[in-house]
Amino acid sequence: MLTEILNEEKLTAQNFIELENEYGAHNYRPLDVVIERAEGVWVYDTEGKRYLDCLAAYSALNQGHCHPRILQALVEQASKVTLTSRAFRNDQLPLLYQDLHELTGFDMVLPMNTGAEAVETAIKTARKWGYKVKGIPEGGAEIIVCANNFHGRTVTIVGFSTEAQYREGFGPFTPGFKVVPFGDAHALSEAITPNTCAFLVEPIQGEAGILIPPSGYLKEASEICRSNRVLLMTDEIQSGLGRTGKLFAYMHDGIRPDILIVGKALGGGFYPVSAVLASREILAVYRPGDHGSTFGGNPLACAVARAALRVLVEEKLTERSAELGAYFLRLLRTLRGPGLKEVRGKGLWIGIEMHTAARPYCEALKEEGLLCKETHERVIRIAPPLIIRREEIDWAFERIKKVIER
Ligand code: PXG
Repeated sequence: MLTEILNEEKLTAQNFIELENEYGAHNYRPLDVVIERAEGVWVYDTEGKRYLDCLAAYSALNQGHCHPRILQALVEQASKVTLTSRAFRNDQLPLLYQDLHELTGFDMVLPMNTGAEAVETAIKTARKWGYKVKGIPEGGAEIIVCANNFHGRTVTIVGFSTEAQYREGFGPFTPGFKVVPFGDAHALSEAITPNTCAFLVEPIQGEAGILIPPSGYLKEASEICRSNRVLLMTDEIQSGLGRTGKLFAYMHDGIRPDILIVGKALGGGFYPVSAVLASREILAVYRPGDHGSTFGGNPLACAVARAALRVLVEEKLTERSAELGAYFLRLLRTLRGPGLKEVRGKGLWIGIEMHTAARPYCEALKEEGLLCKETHERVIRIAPPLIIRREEIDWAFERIKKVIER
């Protein structure tokens, strides 16, 4: 039957779904929409039906799909040089470092590819800093993390997840992590020992269901870290680069982490680019050969990331996120429906929590032409590209209202 499919001239959506189910590991349960092309906030399936993308690849598409300026940078760089490895230098990496420095104020950058790699890099950095600078006895470094965290899928990272499914069958895990409740600064302070080198936290927990901590939490956590010589590491892979209405979510609290982890939208939706940013004192723990990546810092990635940052700044996407996010949230808070529990969010990052499973709502929204994804069972996540226009928000709202109030 599959050979028949492969011989067909024009494959149907059902053909693509069958092929994927037959030959791919079933580690996802995607909505059955087969996307063929996309532009801005809109995606088109193989039958030509149009959908508004309200997920934006978990915030990797803050600049929208196939942004022409990022595309141009990609194509231009792809025809020059794409990969050198870090054995040699290239003329794009220093410029990305400079752009990141100017945008964020952090002294130095360590480039990686995926988010999980950047989190691993932050963990390695904190541990090495703990031994070399803080003087923690070798092998004793502890890192504190939060319950319901999501930092990626490597063995070390899932090892400190509190989600049973993410861990099940993947042990043994890396030791040296302590879990405290999210949003509880007192618990953080109680968990610190002389061996604690870092506290790793998402300023808003995305995968946990867009959980916003009590106001002042991050500020308090930051003070606790400072007074105990513990590095504050914020994972802004999903919350950063404009998503919450500030360039980084930590900025809502008037603090500054010691280590900042970025990814997703840094690649403008074209290419995996991630980075760890920190002070000179912290990143100075590295000596040649300590850590690295074949693809991290490659010239294609750097050219794309530079264009992605330029678009973010020049199109004022952070400001748009603040303004349009507040507008969208105001509309969504007028919703009434027996299934609706709570609407919460910051910037264009909104969670609609239901009393029952969110999946059927996402399926119904898909039929209305809106692509959303449930998170944590009962939360519908609304996180469109930050280039979305007010009329498109109105369009989306009409459909969400219809489905929620049905
Ligand atoms: N930190 C945070 C806060 C994230 O949201 C990661 C780290 C890991 O990034 P990478 O690039 O390694 O996936 C994320 C990723 C998925 C999926 O399908 C990933 C995320 C959210 C939802 C689904 O793997 N976030």
